This record gives sequence, C-alpha cells and structure tokens, in this order.
Amino acid sequence: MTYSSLQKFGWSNVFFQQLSFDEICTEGTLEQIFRITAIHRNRVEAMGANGESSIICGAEFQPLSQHLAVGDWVMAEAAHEHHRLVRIFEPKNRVRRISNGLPQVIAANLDYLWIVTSANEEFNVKRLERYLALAHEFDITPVVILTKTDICDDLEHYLGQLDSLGADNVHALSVNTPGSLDALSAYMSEGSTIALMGSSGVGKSTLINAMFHTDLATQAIREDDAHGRHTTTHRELFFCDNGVAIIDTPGMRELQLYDAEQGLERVFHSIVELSQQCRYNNCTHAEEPGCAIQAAIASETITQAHFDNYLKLLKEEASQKRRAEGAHAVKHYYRDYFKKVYSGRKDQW
Ligand SMILES: Nc1nc2c(ncn2[C@@H]2O[C@H](COP(=O)(O)OP(=O)(O)OP(=O)(O)O)[C@@H](O)[C@H]2O)c(=O)[nH]1
Ligand SMILES: [Mg+2]
Ligand SMILES: [Zn+2]
Repeated sequence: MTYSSLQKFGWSNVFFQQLSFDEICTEGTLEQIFRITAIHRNRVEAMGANGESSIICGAEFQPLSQHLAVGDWVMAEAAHEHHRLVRIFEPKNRVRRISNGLPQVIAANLDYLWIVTSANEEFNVKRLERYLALAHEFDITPVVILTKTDICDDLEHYLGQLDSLGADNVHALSVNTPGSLDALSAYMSEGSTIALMGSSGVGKSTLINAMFHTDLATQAIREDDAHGRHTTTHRELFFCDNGVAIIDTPGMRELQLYDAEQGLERVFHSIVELSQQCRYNNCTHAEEPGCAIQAAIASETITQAHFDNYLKLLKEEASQKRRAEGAHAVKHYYRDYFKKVYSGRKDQW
C-alpha cells in the first residue's frame, strides 16, 4: 500500500510534507494516518488506509472540540483493538465561529463551502453575506445553493436578491426537479472536501441524499407534530464513491464570525473600494460632503442594507477582538501575578 491510497480521502502533499524523514522510512506509518469523520467526548471516529477506526484521545487533547474538527488529519498508534491519538497535522484551513461566546472549530481542510438557503421565508441576504465572509476568510470556494424552487412561486424575487450578492457560484435547484442538481457535479473532483452549512430545514441532508444516494435522516414533513422531525445533530464526514468527502452540519441559528476581517473585505469589496474615493480620509460615511458611499447608495449602485450589514459585521468583529484581547490581558495579569508570588516565596526559603 502507498500514500496514494489516502488520496481519495483528501490526503495531499500539504500533509505528506509534515511527515519526518524517519516517519516516511518507517514501516507502518501509513497505517497510522487517519482523517477524522466524527467527534465524541473522548474519542473520535476516523478513516485510514485500512478502513474505519475508533481513536482514543488523551487528556492533552481535551476538550476535543477545541483541538480537533471533523476533516482533520491525525496520526494515531495502535492500542489494543483501537488507536490512540498521537498528533494532529497542521490543517489547510479550520473554519471557526463564535458559539456561546467562545470560538468553536466547525470543520477542517475544506475545499468548498456549500452555503444552503431555501426559497422561502428563511432566505436572508445578510445571513448569506456572513457565510460568504466565512468562506473567503479561510480561502474556501463558496457555492451558494437555493433549494426548494419547486414550491416557490416567486422565484424571480429570490434570484434577483442572489444576483445582488455578487457571488461567483450560485445555483437554484430542487431535489424534486430532475436535472437541476447536475450543475453541482462541477465541484466534485476526487479528493475534494465539501461542507454544507445553513439554517435548519433548508434541505442540506436532503440534498446530500439526492446527490450521493446516502440515507441521512432528514426532517419529515409533518408540520402538525414535531415527532417526525429528524434534524441533523452532529457534524459528520463521509466519503462518496466518486472520491468526494462530504460534511453535513446541523443547522445554525446564527453564524457569528470570528476573526474574519479579510473575509469581510472580500464580500464587501465594493464598499471598501468606494470608501477610498470619499473626499475626506476620515469620512464616517454618514453625512459628510463628498462621501462616495452615500453617493453610491443614492444612485442605487449599492443598497443601504448592504452597507448597514457591513457596518454591523465590522462592529461585531471589533467587539470580538476587544473581548479576545481582554481575555488575553487577564491571562497575562494572572501569569505575572503568580510568577511574582512564586519568586517572592523562593526568596523567603
Ligand atoms: N419541496 C422541497 N422540499 C425539500 C427540498 N429539499 C428539502 N426539502 C424538505 O425540507 C425539509 C428539511 O430538509 P433537511 O434536509 O432535513 O434539512 P437540513 O438542512 O438538513 O436541516 P437540519 O439537519 O436541521 O440542519 C424536509 O422535509 C425535506 O423533504 C426541495 O428541494 N423541495
Ligand atoms: Mg440535516
Ligand atoms: Zn464616505
């Protein structure tokens, strides 16, 4: 067996280069390499050259959700019938957000982010702008997918708004319309990894089932009682026959960005460029004369909503940063404090 047997799981040179010469020369190294498919409390499930395995993770990797994500590559040595985690390969990217006030890793080593939304009241351009910023921040190609076009009688309304996003890859489809999913095959090269994200109920798991003939639980259409609902509860990666890795994620109520300044600049590049044309360097784009942004809004080149969302996300970003810096400062204060106390004691001894 050679390292190329891992390629269909997304292995590439980026990870191979992280092996030491000794490791490459040692027999059995290949069998110690795995890609994480699911994360539990103190163990993970993973795929390797010899198939699936359960990997136990020691205390140094706890809490797992802060060290590891679905899609990460790891090394693990055999331990009885399981494996034991040894180290984590530096990822190509690790997608993060803020959840309950703390940074949370959602997934790692992605090539495409399929941002799923549906042609109904769930649709929200501002929410899509957040997902686009997330993808751009981590250098992942975003693909915006509008589902449920079969039960929408105002499709133009949604398509018009999607157009205003200025995203490169946009697809409108329905699992009930044969052929409408065909365009998505453009993103399915062997070894690529796709994660689906979006609100609950937009049809992520249904779309995966339709594309890959899988059998993921989806929300049954039983509006009258909640018992038939099968919402996705765990992030899960699985490999398809065509060599594509798919990550299904539970619906997010809100996506709070974390450290996504560059992503925001990409999504709101027209505003960033306009702001350089304002008469005053320190223009606040409120009521100053010669403000290029206000002029663009007046001439309907950009919408007020687009600009408002930019300001909102920038503000969120700044407050996240302040909070993170605050936590950092507290940590340093205590570190210095204990150092002082400790060295004081040493003097007494
Ligand atoms: N008419 C129609 N219904 C769809 C389509 N796609 C999904 N649905 C329905 O929408 C509901 C929700 O679909 P899911 O695939 O479970 O949604 P999800 O995004 O995975 O939801 P979470 O797992 O909660 O995040 C189900 O009842 C699907 O049958 C579509 O293209 N057309
Ligand atoms: Mg689901
Ligand atoms: Zn201005």
